[in-house]
Amino acid sequence: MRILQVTALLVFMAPFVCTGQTEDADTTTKTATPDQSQEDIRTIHIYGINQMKYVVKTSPEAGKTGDEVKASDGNKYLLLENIEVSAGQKIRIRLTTVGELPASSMSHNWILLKSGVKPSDFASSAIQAKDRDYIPEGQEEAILAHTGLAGGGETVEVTFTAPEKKGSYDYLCTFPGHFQGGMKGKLIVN
Ligand SMILES: [Cu+2]
Repeated sequence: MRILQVTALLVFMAPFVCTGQTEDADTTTKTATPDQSQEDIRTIHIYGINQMKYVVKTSPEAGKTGDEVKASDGNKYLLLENIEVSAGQKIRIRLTTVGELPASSMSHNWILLKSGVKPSDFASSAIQAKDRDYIPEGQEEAILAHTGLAGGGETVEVTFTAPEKKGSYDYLCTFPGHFQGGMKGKLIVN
């Protein structure tokens, strides 16, 4: 929803931003420029489905996908097993929840943990944190990056810099039961 709002705002503001420009064709290009630089960040659009899995529409340029799975919207997706990034690379994870269930019964987030943090322990402590969008209190130190919660049809995102230290870092969804259901993966830093 937030993305839609921002896009709508940009479209709305475009005529005002253009004021003072002399040539129409030129202004079109100019208003597109800020958007363009935003999109230079490598963006990985993942989807959360009712089967409690992270999936993608097409294989990311670097990462591993598995079996095909049909989501509640009738579309086929690929199970996302891991995401590969370069050390120090700026990346954006955009997460859309597919489905029509109420947000209180089916929402997803994406939380990247520091190395050494056990995802099963983290998921267990998150169950108590309903009021905090399932981000466990006092565990900010364990998190490298995280999105908010996205209910059905909503999109959330987070932009962050990949760790400089090569290795694999766990990510998970902390909505109750989802980690246990398989909503997890590894961010591989090369
Ligand atoms: Cu989830």
